[in-house]
Amino acid sequence: MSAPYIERRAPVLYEECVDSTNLFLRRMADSAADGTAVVAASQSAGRGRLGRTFLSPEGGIYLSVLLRPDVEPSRLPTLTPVAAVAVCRAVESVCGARCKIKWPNDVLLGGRKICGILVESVLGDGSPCVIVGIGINGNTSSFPEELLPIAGSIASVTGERCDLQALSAALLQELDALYAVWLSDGSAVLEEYRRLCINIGREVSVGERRGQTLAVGDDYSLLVRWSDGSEESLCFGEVSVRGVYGSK
Ligand code: BT5
Repeated sequence: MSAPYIERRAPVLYEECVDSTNLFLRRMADSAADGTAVVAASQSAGRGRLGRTFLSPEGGIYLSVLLRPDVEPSRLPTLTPVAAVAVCRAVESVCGARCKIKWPNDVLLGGRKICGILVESVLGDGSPCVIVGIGINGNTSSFPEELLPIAGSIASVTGERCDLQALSAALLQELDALYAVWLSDGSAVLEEYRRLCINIGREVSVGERRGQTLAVGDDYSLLVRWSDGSEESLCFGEVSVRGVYGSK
């Protein structure tokens, strides 16, 4: 892969390999301009949510953007659905493939997780910022055994190699555009996110609890009816919803 060619309001840095593009930007957080992006061809310590690992070999796209939105901090987690919708749009425009979203932060193609999203707030000495990290399995050719039931790459699902340079440029463009709209209208991608979300009406388990998903709420929470009849809105970051991989 090589650096994406794109003209935008802030720099795009390109690295062959970093520990994590989110950590890379975090180290620059005091000085980096709003919108600064980094794209890497691989990561040696890619990070998922809750301390999990995101496998990041060559063949994928690992991209983070540092943002300084002047909004209520409670709105920041909703950048996850913004990023998920941006990924779906970019994959469709460059690869012609229609993705789905598994609430809250996985993008699926053909029932396989081809992308994960990690949004992190940074409250350092400087002005607070948020880092939106996106990992896409573009042409990733193999996965360790434990990931085989869930993970896939765009190339393995579509049967065609993916133009990583074009995809990373399209992703930055979609992200920049949706972010600009989100700043003034937090629910701008809500309907599109709902349409793309694969969870609704499905069985889910969260830890030991089992239930059915009913809807995505206006705040992007996931409304669940548990088997005992009680209902609950699940928020980002706290839970892992299991039960939809392999679904088309
Ligand atoms: C995520 O976490 O899926 C968020 C991943 C975010 C990665 C990007 S890459 C750029 C930026 N820099 C970083 O360091 N991170 C961000 P979570 O929902 O917790 O899912 C993690 C789980 O996904 C793991 O425990 C595995 O089961 C599975 N997994 C790991 N690597 C994967 C991969 N490459 N493709 C699909 N699934 C994977």
